[in-house]
Parts: sequence; structure tokens; C-alpha cells
Amino acid sequence: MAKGLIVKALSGYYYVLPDGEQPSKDAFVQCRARGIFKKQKVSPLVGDQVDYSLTENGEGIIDAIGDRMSELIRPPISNVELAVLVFSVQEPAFNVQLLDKFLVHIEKERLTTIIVLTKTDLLPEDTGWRKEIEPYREMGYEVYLTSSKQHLGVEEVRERLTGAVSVFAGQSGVGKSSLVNALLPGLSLATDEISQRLGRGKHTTRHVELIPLSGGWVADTPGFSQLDFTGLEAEDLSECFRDLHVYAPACRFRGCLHHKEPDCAVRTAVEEGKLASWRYEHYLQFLTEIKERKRRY
Ligand SMILES: Nc1nc2c(ncn2[C@@H]2O[C@H](COP(=O)(O)OP(=O)(O)OP(=O)(O)O)[C@@H](O)[C@H]2O)c(=O)[nH]1
Ligand SMILES: [Mg+2]
Ligand SMILES: [Zn+2]
Repeated sequence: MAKGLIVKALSGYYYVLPDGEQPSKDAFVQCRARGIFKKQKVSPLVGDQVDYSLTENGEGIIDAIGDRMSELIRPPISNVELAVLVFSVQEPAFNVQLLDKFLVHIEKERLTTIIVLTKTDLLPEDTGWRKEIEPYREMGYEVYLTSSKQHLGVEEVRERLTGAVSVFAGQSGVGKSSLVNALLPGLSLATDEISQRLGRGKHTTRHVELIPLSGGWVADTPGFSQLDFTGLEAEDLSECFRDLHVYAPACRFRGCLHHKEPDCAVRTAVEEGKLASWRYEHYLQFLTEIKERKRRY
């Protein structure tokens, strides 16, 4: 039995880099997963450390999956330490509500998050997004402004990713693959224009893939438009809003949902202008979504 790392999943195959080998096209072993995984309802993920054995036809079979340090459902990947949330300032337009949703998703997994804004060349002068992103810096998120087209901010992102295992996540068409290409001259991941009619990307990237980058790995992933709150309980939502959560310990009730409960310190903070009301509104919208999901099942 041999050990390795799943670096790519595509059409039922897993591409495993054997431990101790340098990544190159010939180094990867094309593997299938044992049927037992399906029965147990687990599927191997890119990022998994696995045990595999070679079959007669030269293919591999994944026999066992190592313990996961972290696991994301969207994009499907395990064992990353850093999530890079990618948003374009335009095409598609920057959307703070979606950013808050992504942040909940990532905070829930307790991953470190950085925010990368792309396509700054499309809006050279200040048109709102600069003001919209500022509060996130104040919340403690690192924010990077980039243009892959003009190679702006790319070196700063590279420096941050050095030595880490990170995943790019974001809507289709925001420029994830373009940024990975800019980080790695010589690489040519497929990219495509967004649909002008729909104002969004065409889901150009179809699979998750770990790509070696300065002593670490970076995963390019397919863009997604929908995110739900599967696996998140209403009581756990406020922890995913850093700025809001600092007020929670002062609420009268433990388990306060910061909605209609009396003596809620979060609501007071909003009334006193200490907490941004738009953040609180997003919190309430997501809370409603979680409650409605419960009602449906
Ligand atoms: N002007 C400008 N266009 C960019 C920039 N980065 C990417 N684009 C364009 O945006 C479009 C989408 O880029 P992709 O890299 O394919 O986007 P993606 O996020 O990988 O999309 P999916 O794979 O569908 O999730 C392409 O036409 C790129 O050329 C940039 O910095 N400036
Ligand atoms: Mg892509
Ligand atoms: Zn409260």
C-alpha cells in the first residue's frame, strides 16, 4: 500500500501525488475509489491524504482516507488552512450580501479567510466598492486589491499564499482562474468571458485542482452562485459574524438569537450605531433562511 495526496478529482477519477514525489504530469496516479466509500456515503475529496494500491492495469484504488483537519462542501475540498474569497469589483458587480454569506460559510469551518477583490482595472476611480470593503478591514479581514490583467496586487497575494494550502472560492466569472494564472507564469488554466446577457460567468472551471505554488498549494475551483446554510444551526450563526458576536456575551439570555429577545446587546449596539445596521440586516436575513430550511424538512 502507498500513500499520497489527492490533487484533482474529475469524472470519477482521483489524481494522487505519491508521497515524496514532486508534482508533474507523470507523477500522478489515476485512481478510482473503493465501492465501500459510496456505501458509507463518504467521497474522497481533493486535499485528502489517502492510502492507495496499484491494480494490474496501472490504475490505483483508494483504500482509505486520512483524518481531515478541515472540510468544505462548496467548493469540495479538505485540509486547506486558508480560504481566499474572490470577488470582482465589477463584472459581476461587487455584492456585500454575497460576501457575508461566503464569510459565514468559511467562519463556520474556522478557516482563516482573506478577501481578494479582482478586476480593479475596470473601475480605476472610486465608485463605491472601496467604501464598501473598508468595514471588512476593520473587522480584521485582510483585503487585497488586484488586477490580473494589469498584474496589480498579484505579488502581495503570492507572498500571503507562500507555504500555505489555500483554496480560491467565489462566483463564476470573478477571475479566480485568471488570478491563479497570474500567480504562476507558464500556467494556462482555461478562462472565459462572462455572459453579457446574464451578467455572470459561464462556469468555465469544472473541477477542483490543487496547483503547487511557492512551497504550498493553491486550489482553483468551479464558481458557484448558490450557497445555503446546510449544517448550520440558528444558534451558531452569530459566531460567524465577528463584529456582531463581540456584543453577544452581554445579552440577557444565553442562546439569544438577537432578534426579538429582550435586553439584546446586539440590537442595542445597532441602535447606538456601534454595529453596522446592514451587517445586522444580513444576519437577520440568514437567520430567517436557516429557520425556513428547518420548517421545510
Ligand atoms: N478587466 C479584467 N478582466 C479580468 C480580470 N481577471 C479576469 N478577467 C476576465 O474575467 C473573465 C472571467 O475570468 P475567469 O478567470 O475565467 O473567472 P473564474 O472565476 O475562474 O470563473 P469560473 O471558472 O467560471 O468560476 C475572463 O474574461 C477574464 O479575462 C482582471 O483583472 N481585469
Ligand atoms: Mg475558473
Ligand atoms: Zn442578543
